[in-house]
Amino acid sequence: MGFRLSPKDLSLINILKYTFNPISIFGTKKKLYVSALGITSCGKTTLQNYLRHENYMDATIGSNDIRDIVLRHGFDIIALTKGKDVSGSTQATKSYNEDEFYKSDICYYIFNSKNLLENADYCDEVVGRLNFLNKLNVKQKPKEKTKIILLASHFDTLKGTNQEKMIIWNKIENIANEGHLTQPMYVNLKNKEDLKKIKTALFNGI
Ligand SMILES: Nc1nc2c(ncn2[C@@H]2O[C@H](COP(=O)(O)OP(=O)(O)OP(=O)(O)O)[C@@H](O)[C@H]2O)c(=O)[nH]1
Ligand SMILES: [Mg+2]
Repeated sequence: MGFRLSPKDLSLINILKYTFNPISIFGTKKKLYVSALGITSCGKTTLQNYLRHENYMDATIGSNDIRDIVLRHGFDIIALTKGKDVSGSTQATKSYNEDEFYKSDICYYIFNSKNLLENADYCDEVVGRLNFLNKLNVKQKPKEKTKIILLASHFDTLKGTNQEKMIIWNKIENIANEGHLTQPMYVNLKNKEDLKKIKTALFNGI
């Protein structure tokens, strides 16, 4: 697996960590810009806090800077570059989402499972925003496309059945298929095991 080193993104400290880390000669090394996008309160900050070892509390106003960090899984290493945790408000979405998406190697697109099932307006907004992101990808060359990973958060607030998963998927399937996206991970972002699964999937998917 290739390793792209761009001085823009890697701080000296991380370069040193890479160069002198004996583990890194065995496993894969990858540098990624990872964003989390989605409607207010879907769980973007909760996910970024976990991945970045940050501790932002409360709803995000505008955006927060998030640190670069080196993640390890077995012999594999992923360096998440510095980024922004953006608010899901309409205003912030207009200001930041396009830019964040173009910068991203991986974009977690998160939505609240329960709201999607029970609130038609919420569902329309989720589908609309996903459609917008998919369309941005269409303009990109294959190698420059952003990989979208769907996360159905707050799944713990439902019964957790396969039928619910199917109904959720049916609601976004058409748009997801256009972008060749796979089914969401159905998760509780407040649960450590689910967060670990997301991290493992990140390593397995690159
Ligand atoms: N039960 C449950 N609560 C969650 C889940 N994900 C996030 N939360 C909670 O939902 C609330 C909103 O989460 P945030 O991570 O702040 O949401 P956000 O997407 O960053 O919201 P904005 O910054 O306002 O756009 C917090 O109280 C989280 O603890 C989940 O999967 N299940
Ligand atoms: Mg937030």
